[in-house]
Amino acid sequence: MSDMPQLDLVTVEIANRVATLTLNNAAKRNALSRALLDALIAGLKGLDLRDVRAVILRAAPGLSVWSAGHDIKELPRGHEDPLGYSDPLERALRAIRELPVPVIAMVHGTVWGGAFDLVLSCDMIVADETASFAITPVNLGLPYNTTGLLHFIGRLPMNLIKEMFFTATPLKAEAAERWHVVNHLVPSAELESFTRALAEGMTTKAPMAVAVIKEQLRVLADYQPIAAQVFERIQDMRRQVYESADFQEGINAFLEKRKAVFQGI
Ligand code: LCV
Repeated sequence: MSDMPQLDLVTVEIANRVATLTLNNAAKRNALSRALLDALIAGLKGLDLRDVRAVILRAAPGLSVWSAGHDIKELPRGHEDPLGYSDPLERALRAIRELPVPVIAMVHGTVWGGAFDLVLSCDMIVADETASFAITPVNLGLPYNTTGLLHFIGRLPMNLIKEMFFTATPLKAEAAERWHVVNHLVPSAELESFTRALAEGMTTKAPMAVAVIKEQLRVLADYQPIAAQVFERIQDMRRQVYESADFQEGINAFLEKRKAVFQGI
């Protein structure tokens, strides 16, 4: 497999100091494969930040699915942390959170699993009435990672986090606005113009001040002291889950296009 990112999976356009990165794999519902995520990371890291002062992350126009989340076919089949530090999704989340310019997720369509973590890792979310958001590890028997949970804890109320994780039910647009998951909910006809205006409005602000405030907010929000022994206990619990028969069942059920039946083992 070539190391060169397949840049057609993510297109980059720059206008008026705003870079628009578009997820462009409709056939696979923008599933977050290694290839697509490498292209996303390359697109972000390739930006010349002397010219770009804001980023919009979107799906190709007209798709009913913004992203189907982590490419399930690429999840390790047990005996390896499915969301480890070097996982392409985790690298992409860090690339967005560490980019020294604001990143706006513009959402038309449904967002699934790790794509919700991706959207929440953006600095702002603008969505339309077709948007919904679901986090789905319990559909796969997958033990979400601790850093990922911290992203949710820093952003959403605990009772909403628990309902979304324990039911895997999509949160529809109006509820997403009510819970402040999204910054703005606008009619789909206005989604692009509204998001572009928000992005362009930030391009005239002092870029060094924006960059340092974004980095301060990241390190302060991510700071969560945890004792080494507690972290090791959690990792051991997670290992038992990703080595479980239920995790195999979750992935197999998806691949065989059937409903998973979990035995708790
Ligand atoms: C690989 C896919 C995927 C996909 N991977 O179209 O959150 S966590 O912890 O669980 C994390 C690990 C994570 O993000 O896991 C993934 C969570 N994602 C999901 O559970 C969504 C899975 N996908 C779906 O439920 C459906 O595909 C939706 C509702 C998104 C779209 O349904 P639709 O009927 O429009 P298909 O299901 O027919 O999918 C079209 C093609 O995309 C592939 C799918 O296998 C199919 O490929 P083939 O044409 O080769 O059969 N695809 C969809 N999602 N996450 N591949």
